[in-house]
Amino acid sequence: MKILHTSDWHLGQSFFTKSRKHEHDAFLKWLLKEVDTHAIDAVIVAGDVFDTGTPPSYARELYHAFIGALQGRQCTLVVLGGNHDSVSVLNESKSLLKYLNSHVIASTFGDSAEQVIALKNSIHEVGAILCAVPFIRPKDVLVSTAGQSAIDKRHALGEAIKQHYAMLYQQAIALRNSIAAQTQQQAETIPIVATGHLTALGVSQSESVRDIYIGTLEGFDAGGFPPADYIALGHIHRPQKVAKTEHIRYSGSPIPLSFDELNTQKQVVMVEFTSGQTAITPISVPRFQAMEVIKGDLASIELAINSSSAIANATEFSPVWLCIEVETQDYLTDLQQRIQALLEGKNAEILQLKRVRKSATKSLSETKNRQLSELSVKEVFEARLALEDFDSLERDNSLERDNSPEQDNSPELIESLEPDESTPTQASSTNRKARITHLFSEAVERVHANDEDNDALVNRSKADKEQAK
Ligand SMILES: [Mn+2]
Repeated sequence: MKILHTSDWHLGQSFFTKSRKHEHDAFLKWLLKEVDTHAIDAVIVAGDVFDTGTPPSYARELYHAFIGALQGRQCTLVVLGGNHDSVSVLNESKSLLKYLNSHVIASTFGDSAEQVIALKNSIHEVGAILCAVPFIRPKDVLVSTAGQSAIDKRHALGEAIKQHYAMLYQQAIALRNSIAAQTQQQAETIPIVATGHLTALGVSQSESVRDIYIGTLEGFDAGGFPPADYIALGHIHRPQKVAKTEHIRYSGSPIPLSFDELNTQKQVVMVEFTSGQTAITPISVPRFQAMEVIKGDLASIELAINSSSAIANATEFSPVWLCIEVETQDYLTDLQQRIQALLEGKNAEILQLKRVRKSATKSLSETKNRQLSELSVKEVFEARLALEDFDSLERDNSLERDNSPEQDNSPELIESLEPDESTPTQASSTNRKARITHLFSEAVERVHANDEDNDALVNRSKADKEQAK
């Protein structure tokens, strides 16, 4: 039984306004060849198939074309939802794709039996049982209780994720036993594989990884995973093992989604199970678009540009994409033009130009010169928050409260913004900042979930209430 583990395709990504269409197209064609070469029985995409909840048509076309091309190859496809994926977009073609040997698990919400999949090998025997776990949204596994502290919530979420894995793992064992009984095999010879789209503790991220606001959970303890034979993870774009264990891995993204991902070799992971043995082989993904980061002062940048083999080998139709980091003492207003002049007549395009001051205030100026497109939503919000004068805001608010007790804010917001002390202090404004930041994170999480998800939630809570009656 051979499985190919990949994740974080981010189809439809717009990279400094550049489309990744031809790279994704080339990657999917390459992937099909690998499926043939290695006689792969199942391809697992561990989340973030698409870059956004509203992928452009060409991205959906690539996805559908890939599934079409897999037909006749005796290879099962399992697509898991990631934090970038819209649950409803993935679900819209799910019922059709199941007739094409493709399983789509967009969220944990729904029938859990659907999330335990018997994967078949080329001779139609069950070769592995998959616990298909997508990105877990807190609202799908948690019922929030009033009066819970941030620590309580984090703990509850960690526990809920762990329980979800444990539940699916038990179902997988049960399915394995019944299959083994029918086929007179030893149950233990059928491996169990699990997936996930989350940050497992102790991993290094890259710039293009959007923080997952799973409530306040920053990372999931790898000790919470069930004792599966292999755990195929997504979300982190650099390929890596988790907690030094061979069988818990991030395959990483197949194409570099940010310039800082250039220094790691992109890969997909082939996992082969043969009579109780697991062989894990990373397969390097070729680079389909020349990209380079060039750093230094103006003189060394000029030298690097002139000696770059990537630039020398590039063509007019497929220029090298460059990130240039200029170290400079002084503020040059014509920096852009100077760099542009160095590239005159060369097949290279600057996608990102960074200015780095070589001085003690380096980190400060780096922050100052960052582009809006480089910042996460949270960073923009925090920068804006830093401009607020909370002490005077606090005074204004308390005056306003005295004058008009009925505000049209949501009750939750009023409660959370209410200062603990009646007189504003430094501590209360710091608290207030922390609470606003927390509320903001929650709001972002809510925005990421779409309307259909909310409908599902409403329906479920209705059903829960019915049941309680
Ligand atoms: Mn991702």
